[in-house]
Amino acid sequence: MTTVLKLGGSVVTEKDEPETVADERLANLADAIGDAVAADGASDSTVDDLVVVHGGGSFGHPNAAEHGVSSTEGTQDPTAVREIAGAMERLNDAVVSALAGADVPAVPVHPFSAGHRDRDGDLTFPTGQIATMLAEGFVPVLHGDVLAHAGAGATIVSGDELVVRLAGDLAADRVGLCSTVPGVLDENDDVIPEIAAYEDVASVLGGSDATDVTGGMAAKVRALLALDAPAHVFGPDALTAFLAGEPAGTRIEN
Ligand code: IP8
Repeated sequence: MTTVLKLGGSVVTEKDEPETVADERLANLADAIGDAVAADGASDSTVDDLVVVHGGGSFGHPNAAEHGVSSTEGTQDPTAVREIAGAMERLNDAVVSALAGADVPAVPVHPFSAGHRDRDGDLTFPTGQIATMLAEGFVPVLHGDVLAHAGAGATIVSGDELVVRLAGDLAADRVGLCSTVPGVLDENDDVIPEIAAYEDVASVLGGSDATDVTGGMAAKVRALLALDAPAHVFGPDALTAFLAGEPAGTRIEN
């Protein structure tokens, strides 16, 4: 059973404090993952192969904004690339260390060194190294990053884009997005238990086809609906349930 789990940047960092890890939240998440990994082999285990991806939160995004870099706007300034990549490596180091502290066999994977975009912005991201890490018992930990982009210098790849790519290429069985909200919320801020088609939630999330430049929930739901695997959006409190294969937050499956 292959699981791809995204830990949102706002969950693992203090979003409003520059480069500040949310140590306690991260330790709690790491413990939940550690417990699930330790249960590996048990008949109810759902996480024998786990890939973790985390976002930036208060790391990376400020550097990207300072240099005017986004998923579409590139930079050719090596200082900008070093600053963004460096910030994300520091956060990755904190996430990997927290997971290691919870006995998760976590290892770092820095997307800047692994993938790139072509002139059309299409992502090339080989996953053979990830599959091999999984087969050898490691838990690869990736992150949103800066990426070389043909004709544009370097642009940003979000953790969400990597999650979708990894889930497809690794034929993941389950995808989880651990976010600050307990699920996809309706107009009354109640969690929508299940989404099977975008039209079902278009009135709440916005029906236009305009690109969701903020990387908000509409873009996430669209991308997750396109996957073969069921995806769940949930808050930190539901991570243990998700890892145990139980209902968690909003289930998104076409
Ligand atoms: O927080 C972006 O990753 P995200 C990381 O998943 C950056 O959007 C800005 C380098």
